[in-house]
Amino acid sequence: MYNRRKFIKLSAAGASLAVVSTDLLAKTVTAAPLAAGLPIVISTWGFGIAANQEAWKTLSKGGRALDAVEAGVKIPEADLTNHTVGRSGYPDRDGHVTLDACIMDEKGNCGAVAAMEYIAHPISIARLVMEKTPHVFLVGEGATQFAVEQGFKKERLLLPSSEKAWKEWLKKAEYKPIINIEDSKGIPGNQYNHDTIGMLALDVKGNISGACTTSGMAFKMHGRVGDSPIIGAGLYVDNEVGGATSTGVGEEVIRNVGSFLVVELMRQGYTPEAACKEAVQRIIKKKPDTAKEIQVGFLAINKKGEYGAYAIQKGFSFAVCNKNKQDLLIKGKSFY
Ligand code: SD4
Repeated sequence: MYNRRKFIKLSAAGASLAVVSTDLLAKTVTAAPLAAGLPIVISTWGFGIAANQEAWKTLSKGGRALDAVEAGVKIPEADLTNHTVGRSGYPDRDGHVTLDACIMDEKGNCGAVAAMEYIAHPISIARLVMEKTPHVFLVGEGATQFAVEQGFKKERLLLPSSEKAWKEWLKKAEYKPIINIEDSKGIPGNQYNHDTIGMLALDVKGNISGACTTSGMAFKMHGRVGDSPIIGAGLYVDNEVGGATSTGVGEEVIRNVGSFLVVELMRQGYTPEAACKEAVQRIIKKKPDTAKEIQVGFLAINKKGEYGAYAIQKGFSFAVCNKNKQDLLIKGKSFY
């Protein structure tokens, strides 16, 4: 588990990134290469390390980026200690666990589900929406119904620990996100602040795919959907340019069509980090007072395998996995 490992911060010569090794046994820490070579997979937050390692199994065998990202993000979706993604996610304020996810491949195909209940792996349903229906997006009961038709089992996703946290929250019923509390405690999310896994991979052929999955903001209004399942907001990939994904307060990402913006900026020649920075600055410029109190982070990769990130607040990290290093955790730069 990444939360038990030691974090070592280095300044990366030549690369404007702080690099963090999470391996206690590592004697040396490799600075992040700007172009790491292919294949490569990157994802948001510390729990991205285990997810990347799973994706790597597919990528290292020459497999397709799409298969890699689906397999990768299923790791936090299945993790019962993670209350922010998939099974055991914290519920909405009415006690429903509702999940959001989307996936996009190198051909521009995409699929998404939102506000879906009772199905533990929303990313796989998003992929099936993409591959087996003429549609892009299924929500609520329709998404659950489709999942059941595809052979998925309906199950109770509200686990006792999440139910306890919800009942605790109900006593005050006050929603106050605490910025980055997940990483400060080494836990990828608590009842007041959620993480999302957004993952981007380039396979040996240089094809890109991305996946994004979350249980959304804890104790959100019933029916609330954030940026994570929205193509262009929580995730966007374009095989000519690269890809981007986001984490944080989804409403601000949707308002600025964040991931699409990052990819289009890279198309204009911005580096991944500069594109993420510009997207963050748009959010800050439009709502300077709100921005002081919230976190939004973008993560991006271009077709050369160069990656970068930028967040509103300190504390955002992302995981990188390539042939040189399987457990790299990097601190993204931030505005504040
Ligand atoms: C949402 N963006 O539902 C997600 C939550 C998240 O860190 O990423 N939190 O708005």
